[in-house]
Amino acid sequence: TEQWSYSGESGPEFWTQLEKESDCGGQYQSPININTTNSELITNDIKVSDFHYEKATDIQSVKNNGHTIKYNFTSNENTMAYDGGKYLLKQFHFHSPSEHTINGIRYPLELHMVHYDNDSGEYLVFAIMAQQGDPSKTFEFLGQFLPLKQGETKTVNKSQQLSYALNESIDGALYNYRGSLTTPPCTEKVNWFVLEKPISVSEEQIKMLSISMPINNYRDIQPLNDRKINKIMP
Ligand code: BO1
Ligand code: ZN
Repeated sequence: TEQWSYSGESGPEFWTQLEKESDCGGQYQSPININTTNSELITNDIKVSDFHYEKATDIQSVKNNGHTIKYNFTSNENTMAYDGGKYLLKQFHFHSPSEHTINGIRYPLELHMVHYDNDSGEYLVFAIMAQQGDPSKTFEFLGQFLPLKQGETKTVNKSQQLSYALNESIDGALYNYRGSLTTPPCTEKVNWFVLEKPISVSEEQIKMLSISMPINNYRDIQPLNDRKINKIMP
């Protein structure tokens, strides 16, 4: 098991000492603050609405792994095509409060949809912010398996159309930058896509997720250094 945490003697300051292969002390780390006025508009032909899943996804199980609540998939059917790569949806999980901030604003919840391209070894992670408001249908489905104790796994074996969660946000802009996994080994092979428009989730739904995760399971904002943030229009 991974010997790291969000505070104390195995907290973020010590992540660089955990593994030989760790990038945690690197120059291109995540999360970052996204300054929407400093981002560059990209005028190529990528649109937010290009990102979608073809069909409903079979979610196999959900686990409280002591760091987050993570939903896993059985099939390798959920792919997202992007820039010549074929990204497989591997899992999604949550951070509370959010890891990325947008113009300094930290949201109560951030959802990470983690994709991986076997050919290039590159990750593509979608970050979707949630804010308190009307209940979400997607979260109603996800919440029925919660709460979970640390280490506990529940079988899901149900199909869910995950594009619905994205659909709520696709009329906002998308911010793209090159960064890392936000937990050890902090691998600097992540193409991040952060949706500007948060999805709406009820207070109860936020609580249901938050009580199953360690408090404050987020990493501090990392320096941008010489990186650029691209803005993709809806
Ligand atoms: S995150 O989205 O940046 N918070 C993040 C952090 C850690 C991982 C993924 C996303 N870990 C990796 C593991 C791999 C595994 C992959 C997909 O998740 O290091 O071993 O294959 O589940
Ligand atoms: Zn994450």
